[in-house]
Amino acid sequence: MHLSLVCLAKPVLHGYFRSSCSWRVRIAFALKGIEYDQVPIHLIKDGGQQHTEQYKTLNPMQQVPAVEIDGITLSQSLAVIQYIDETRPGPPLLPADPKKRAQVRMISDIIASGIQPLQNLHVIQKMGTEKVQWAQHFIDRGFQALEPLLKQTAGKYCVGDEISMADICLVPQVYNAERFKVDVEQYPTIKRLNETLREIEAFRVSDPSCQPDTPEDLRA
Ligand SMILES: N[C@@H](CCC(=O)N[C@@H](CS)C(=O)NCC(=O)O)C(=O)O
Repeated sequence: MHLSLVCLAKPVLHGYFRSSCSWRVRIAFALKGIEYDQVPIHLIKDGGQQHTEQYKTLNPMQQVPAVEIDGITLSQSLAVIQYIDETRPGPPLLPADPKKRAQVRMISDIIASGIQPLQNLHVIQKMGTEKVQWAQHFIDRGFQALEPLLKQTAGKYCVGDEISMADICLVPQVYNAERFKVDVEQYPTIKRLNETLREIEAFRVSDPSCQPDTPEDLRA
C-alpha cells in the first residue's frame, strides 16, 4: 500500500475485552482521540484464539494486544502506547521533564513487568488449585511497592497532575486486583487514583464492560 494510504488507514487493535494490556491500548487511543477498529481474540474460547497459527503471525508471544498501525504490526502494550505518543497529536502520555518521565516509566514497568505477567492467564493456568492465592500474592507484593512510590509521585494522577502512561497501566491492574479479590482498601493512594481516573471519559469508554466482545451478562 502507498505510504500515505497506510497512514490514513484506521489502526486495528486485536484484543480481548477483559485483557488489561488491551485496555491499556484502548485508553491510549481514547486519550489521543484516535479512531480504531477492534478484532476480538477470545483468550478462553477454542482453547484460546491467541494460539492459532494465524494470530501467531501478528504476535508470536500468543498474547493480546497486537496492533496494526501505519503499515506495521506491534505487540507489547507499552511499545504501542509510546509509538502512539510519538506519532500522534493530543495530550502527551509521557511528561517532558526527564525526572517525571522516568517516574512514569518506573511505575509502568512495575505493573507491566513486575505484577501483570505473574498473574497472567498462561501462568496461573499452571498453578492448579493455587491459582487465586498465587495471583493475590503477586498483586499484593507489587501494590505494597507501588503504594509508597505513588505517595511520593502522585498529584491528582500517578505522577503530578497530568495523565500519563502510568495511569494507563494502573487502572487495568486495579481491575485485575479486584477480579482476584485483592483488598484494595489497604492501598489508599492506589484506591484514590483509580477512583479519580475511572471517572474520566477515556477510561470509561475503554472499560471492559462496554467493548464489542463484552458478553451480554457482563455489560454495564
Ligand atoms: N507485555 C505484554 C503482555 C501481554 C499479555 O500478557 N497479554 C495477556 C492479556 S492481558 C494475554 O494475552 N494472555 C494470554 C495468555 O496468557 O494465554 C504487553 O504489555 O502487551
